[in-house]
Formats: sequence, C-alpha cells, structure tokens
Amino acid sequence: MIEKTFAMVKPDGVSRGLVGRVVQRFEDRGIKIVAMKMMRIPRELAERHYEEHKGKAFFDDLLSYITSGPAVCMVLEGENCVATARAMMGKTNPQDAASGTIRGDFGQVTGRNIIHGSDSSESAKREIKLFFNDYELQKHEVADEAWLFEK
Ligand code: DAT
Ligand code: MG
Repeated sequence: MIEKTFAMVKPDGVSRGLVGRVVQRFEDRGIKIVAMKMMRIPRELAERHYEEHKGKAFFDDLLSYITSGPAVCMVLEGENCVATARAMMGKTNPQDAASGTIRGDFGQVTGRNIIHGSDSSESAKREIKLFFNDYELQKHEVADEAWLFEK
C-alpha cells in the first residue's frame, strides 16, 4: 500500500552536512519526497511531537537537542513507506543500528542519532499534520514511477 511518512534530519545531521546524503538514499530507493522544509523547531512543537516521551529522563535533553538548530522536515511517500523509511534509518541507538542504515553509517550515540522517522501509520498522520499544512504536500509524478511499481 502506498503511504506517507514523516522524516526529519535533526540538527546534528544538518550541521554535519548530511542532508544531501540522507535525501539521496530516499531518492535512490524510489521513495518520493512530497514535502520538505528547513525549520528551527519551536519548543512547543517539539514537545507535542515527542509527547509520548514526556516525563522520561532524556526528555529535556531531547528537546534541547531537537530545538538547538535547524532541522529538515520531510514527507516521504512510497510502498509501505513508514516501515521502509524506519528500516533505512536503523535502530534508535546507532550502536545497534546495522551498517547500511543512516544511523548505523553516520551516528554513534542515541542522543545524536541524525534522523527521525514516524513509527506507525497513526504517528505518521499525526506528525505530518503537526509539521505541514495540506497545501505543502505535493501531488506529483516522478519519472521512474512506471518502473518502480507494477501497474
Ligand atoms: P526513535 O527515534 O527511533 O523512534 P524513540 O521514539 O524511542 O526512538 O525516541 C525518540 C528519540 O529520543 C530518539 O531518537 C533519541 C532519544 N532517545 C530515546 N531513548 C533515549 C535514551 N534512552 N537516552 C537518550 N535519548 C534517547
Ligand atoms: Mg519514535
């Protein structure tokens, strides 16, 4: 099933110049970018985004990190895209993330793990709404489409 997911290159990824390589991986896979913007996430939005982690020991550090500089937010679209994008990111702790994944190739510690991806289709819908207006989501055909999918 074709679905959308939310992904964000976190401030460490932006500062380290990894945006291009991260985006390249999604494009290479044939995953369609349907929205993308750079923003410094306001604290209130970060709190809502990570509300499931409120009260946990790492919550304050997480909010400081995620609001410390610009992030690049994206909506990705593709077959089973929530799970596919998460698989491409790798496990939360880069030490556990397989080589070949974004976190496994570019990261070392959980608190600086480069990228966020929605963990379920419900989270994806919620997070896309938090970060994007409907008019920011593009409906466009990419040239590869005829060969990426069966008719
Ligand atoms: P994920 O980002 O893989 O969905 P998560 O939702 O459990 O992981 O946690 C959100 C972010 O919070 C994660 O990317 C990094 C940070 N984090 C999670 N667990 C942590 C921990 N034990 N110590 C420090 N930071 C943590
Ligand atoms: Mg999560």
